[in-house]
Amino acid sequence: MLIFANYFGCIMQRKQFFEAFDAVIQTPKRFVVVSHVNPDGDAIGSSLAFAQFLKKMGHQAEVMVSNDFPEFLAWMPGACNVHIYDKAPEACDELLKSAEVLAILDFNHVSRSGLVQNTIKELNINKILIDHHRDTDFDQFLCALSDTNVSSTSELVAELILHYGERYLDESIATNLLVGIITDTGSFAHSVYHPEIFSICAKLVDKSVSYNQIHRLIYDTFSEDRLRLLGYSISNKMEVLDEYATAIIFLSKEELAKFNYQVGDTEGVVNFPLSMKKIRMSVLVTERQGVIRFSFRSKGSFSVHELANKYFNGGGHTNAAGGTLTCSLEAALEKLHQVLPEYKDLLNQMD
Ligand SMILES: [Mn+2]
Repeated sequence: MLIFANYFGCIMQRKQFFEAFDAVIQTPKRFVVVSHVNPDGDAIGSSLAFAQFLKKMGHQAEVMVSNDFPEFLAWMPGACNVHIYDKAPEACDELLKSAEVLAILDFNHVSRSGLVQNTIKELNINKILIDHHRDTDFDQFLCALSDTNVSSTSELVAELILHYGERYLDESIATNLLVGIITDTGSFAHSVYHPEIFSICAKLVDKSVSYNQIHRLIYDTFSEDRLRLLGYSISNKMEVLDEYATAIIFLSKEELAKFNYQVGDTEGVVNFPLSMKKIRMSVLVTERQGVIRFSFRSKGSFSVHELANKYFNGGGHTNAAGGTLTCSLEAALEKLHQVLPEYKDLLNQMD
């Protein structure tokens, strides 16, 4: 019954969103679509697809992110047109100031827009939100579709486009949306909350470049350094804490440099420890410029969002979250070890 109640709630929310969105797009407008800092496949995929859809509907639409996306996403249709704020701040500010509607995709805390946030805060502009994270700190939207029970923002954008009809899907849009869904679900290994995702994906696969090709373009793209960094991380830098059903991988900036680290090279490393039956939570701790970055993954109902939010200035989803601390790598690991006892019972309840 609970599932039915939730699902019914979602339908209501969608109906209102579709109506409000439909009102927004009645007259041609200049949209800027912004996604989160350190953009991933879903950030870029959902934003590009949404902008491409808006253009089909007769609007102007540009995609903007704070910093560059990993090389393995560079092939995505339209990726070369994404505005990267830290490469051209003045031009990006100009674009933002001339926009009529700001579309916020795949994040909902203004700070997650990175460098774009300063301009966003100053702008008095109409906003729309499409996102699958919890708790927004933006104030007003023309319309907002926020649902934590879907795999990805790309899934929500697919739903929106399909609401207008399959004729609005084309190869670029379908391919971009599949990249977002595949990457946010780890190739459908997690974050699959309802069967409709497969009906949506069937329609996307029908219109996209081949599914096998998309998968290969996303995953079979490692440099030798990246694969060796993965091997080193698991074999030399993984601490397994049986007591807490937890594994921690930690990498200093010297170690990253030794493997000629490129943006995205640690992507997915955090997932490997979960392949051990006994592990319920996996944490990747990496030292970046002046900051320690945490990436959390879990199995079942254990919420890494809760832990990341309470202790590591972050959050995300039940099974995937991130966080940051401004301290040394040693201090960051100490903090992590300190908070584990609080979660000992939950971590040992495998469901
Ligand atoms: Mn996402």
